[in-house]
Amino acid sequence: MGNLNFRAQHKEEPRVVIMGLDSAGKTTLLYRLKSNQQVETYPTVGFNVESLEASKHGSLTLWDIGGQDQLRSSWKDYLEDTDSLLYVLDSTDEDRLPEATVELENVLNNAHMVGVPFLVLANKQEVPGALSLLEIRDRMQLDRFNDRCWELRGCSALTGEGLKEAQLALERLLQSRKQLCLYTMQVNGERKKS
Ligand SMILES: Nc1nc2c(ncn2[C@@H]2O[C@H](COP(=O)(O)OP(=O)(O)O)[C@@H](O)[C@H]2O)c(=O)[nH]1
Ligand SMILES: [Mg+2]
Repeated sequence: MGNLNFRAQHKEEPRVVIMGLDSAGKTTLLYRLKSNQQVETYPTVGFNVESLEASKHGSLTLWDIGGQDQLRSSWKDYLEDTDSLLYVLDSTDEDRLPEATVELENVLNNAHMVGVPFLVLANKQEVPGALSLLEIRDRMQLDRFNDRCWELRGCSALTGEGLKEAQLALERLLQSRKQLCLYTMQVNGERKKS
């Protein structure tokens, strides 16, 4: 019931859905963004929702959706009316990168995701041996999404590193939704050339 109230109170705020495989660090990220604190997390059953102060938009509503296999079928229920997708990866989990890629594709193929910008966050970058952004971009073949607005950033929800930049990227993507993604497509074009 409290969540219905939350939805009513925050109706006008841009809606961001956080997705990714279980244990990617979504809940840790949510509370690090929200309060700059480390929280002890448990596998999320259902979702967590928080309102986050943002520079350009007043506030954002962030929905952190449980990522375990059996919960993924309900992901689509959260995509209606979403303004952006924050897709979190565990950069140390090379074995599950293909699975994470397939799940991202599934989400992006949802009809509600047409024209919705997304940010891929390569989390746990502070761990030695974590996959680099370049490796992730190649292995996930992210360049095939260059007709959409997207960005890839690295971060550590544990140390907070990269989160400010990630939030700015998210705000830029939300803005770009209104401005035909020009900035992002330009950046992606340059990425492709390099
Ligand atoms: N080393 C490291 N561990 C992290 C990071 N972010 C989250 N974790 C850990 O990864 C585990 C899963 O995190 P959680 O936020 O519950 O993942 P979720 O299932 O995606 O919500 C927890 O033990 C976190 O402490 C990070 O940036 N670096
Ligand atoms: Mg969680």
